[in-house]
Amino acid sequence: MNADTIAAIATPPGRGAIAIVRASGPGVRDLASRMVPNVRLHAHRAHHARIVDERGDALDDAIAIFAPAPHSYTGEDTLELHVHGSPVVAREVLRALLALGARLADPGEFTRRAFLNGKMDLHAAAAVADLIDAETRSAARAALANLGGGLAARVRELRAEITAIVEECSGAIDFPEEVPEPDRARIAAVLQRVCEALDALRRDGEVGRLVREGVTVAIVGPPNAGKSSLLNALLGDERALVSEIAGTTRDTIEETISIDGVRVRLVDTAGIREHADRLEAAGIERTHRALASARVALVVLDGSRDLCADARALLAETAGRERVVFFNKGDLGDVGARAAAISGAVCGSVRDAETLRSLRAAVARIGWGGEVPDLERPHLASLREFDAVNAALAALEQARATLAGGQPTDLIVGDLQDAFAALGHVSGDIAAEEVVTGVFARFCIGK
Ligand SMILES: Nc1nc2c(ncn2[C@@H]2O[C@H](COP(=O)(O)OP(=O)(O)O)[C@@H](O)[C@H]2O)c(=O)[nH]1
Ligand SMILES: [Mg+2]
Repeated sequence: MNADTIAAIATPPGRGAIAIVRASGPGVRDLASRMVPNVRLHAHRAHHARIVDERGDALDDAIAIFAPAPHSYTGEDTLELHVHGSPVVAREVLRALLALGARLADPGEFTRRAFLNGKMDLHAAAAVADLIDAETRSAARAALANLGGGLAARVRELRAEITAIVEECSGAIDFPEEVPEPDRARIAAVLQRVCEALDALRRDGEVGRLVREGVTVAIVGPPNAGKSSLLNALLGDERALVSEIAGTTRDTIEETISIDGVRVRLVDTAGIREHADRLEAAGIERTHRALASARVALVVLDGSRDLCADARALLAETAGRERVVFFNKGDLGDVGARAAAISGAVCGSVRDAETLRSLRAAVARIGWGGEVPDLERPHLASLREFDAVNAALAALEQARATLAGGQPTDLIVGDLQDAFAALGHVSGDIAAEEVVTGVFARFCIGK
């Protein structure tokens, strides 16, 4: 239990309909009796009340909600004051709470207390931050699926299956006379099931990452192919400078669009060509960096003329990676024949709506396989969780190989213990202090 009482403004700064000031900790009952003196607060009820400061001066006519421990967000006594949405009023209420002995909460400290008091596991706490940070509907839904804490329960089940096997195998080692040799086929079947379950959590986690982080698409091509025109057309805006002078775009320009609910960061780049002056060469250098870090390369070529050497070099350079090839300027002549050599190439013009639709569809297909399933199941979210599951899977695969090789069952115990330990980091049964701190560092004050 925390000895101190924390307080913060929970709503964003600025004017609004209401502002919420909250406090949590053992001193809350006392704070409530001082700041809401005229009303006896019932648990979990919204009371309309006069709020006063530490000297008894009126601050607002507002709504006060008291939630006693442990039936509150933090698991401690909490008080929420819903005041008129003036920054001045909210600040004054906070000031009075501090004057009466509360201290200003650190970022995420309310949720941290919820975690420490067993109201939610670490994975669910991180999902709170993901939900607040979500920029698309699908990202919000994915975060919501993780709020319930179902992941920890699922991983604990898998850990229990692993320990059961460990006990079985160790029993046979310790008491070879009394305990029969474990059933190898059954153990192999259980381990396979556990691996499949972990793999499913990982696959769903990849989808979650996609909807949360989006994908980056680098628009690359020789100068004058129409890259900046394409960025503008996809944005429906005149963001990038377009001109018939080759080498106009010298820096990379980033803009974000949404394709089927997935955030797509478009990076317009300087045209790639062999013979460039120094400034242009610096831009081209940056283009190669953008290309290296993008998930998808959108290669734009001038389809109205024969491919230049730079275009051919770029096609060769990107052949082995995720890419969409676009033959532009189809309005100037038939580009189909030139595009025929590249399978799946899109032909047309940035000035044609149908072409833009095809390009969006091609980016979706190459970037994330077309359709993003709605994530309603708990799934891996942090890199740390991915690492832990990968480590567990590696150990389990090792154990399965040992079994399949006909080796004694006691040889798999070490690997199973490693897998068990790794999964403890996902179920939250093992939580290092710096991991906990990292999770809550992402929060804003008042959450
Ligand atoms: N006719 C035609 N001209 C285009 C098309 N796309 C771009 N352009 C022109 O090609 C020139 C170069 O375009 P820009 O977007 O600056 O090319 P970038 O160097 O690849 O960024 C500009 O004059 C554009 O108006 C197209 O589909 N058809
Ligand atoms: Mg350009």
